[in-house]
Amino acid sequence: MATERTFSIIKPDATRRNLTGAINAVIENSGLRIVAQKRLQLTRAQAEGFYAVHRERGFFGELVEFMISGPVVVQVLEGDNAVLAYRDIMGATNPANAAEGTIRKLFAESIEANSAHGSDSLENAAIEIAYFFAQTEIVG
Ligand code: RTP
Ligand code: MG
Repeated sequence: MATERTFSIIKPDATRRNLTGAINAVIENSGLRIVAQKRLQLTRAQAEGFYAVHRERGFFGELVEFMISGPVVVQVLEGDNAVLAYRDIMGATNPANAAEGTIRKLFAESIEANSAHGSDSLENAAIEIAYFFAQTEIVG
């Protein structure tokens, strides 16, 4: 198995409910390692840039408002097949469809306020990591 890095965001619905540690416990219990982490208030421009691929979707405006509604925690996770592994432990986008034990099943409030973001490909992981972290901030 290949060691990979993926990018994660603990979203504002989760930081608001003081769930950063609980989500990190799910991440660490899965075997993934948190090799970089910082808490940020995203600017509107940062959120719009991050979600630029969704610009044409009906939920884009609401998504940006949600993502700037409170602090987020941005993270780099490292481990075997980290991109797919983290998508698995996050669960489906809509918590109603998420499997038992996943972050979204355990914690998400709705399809939008769904507690976590994870990169959907190795290529996007590299782009998203570089959007928020300098190489010197990532310590494996
Ligand atoms: P993410 O990018 O956050 O890891 O989530 P994802 O791949 O599972 O979902 P994606 O389709 O990329 O959507 C990005 C985020 O937009 C919000 N969303 N709202 N109101 C809606 O119908 C709707 N659909 C998606 C969610 O916060 C989703 O995670
Ligand atoms: Mg996505």
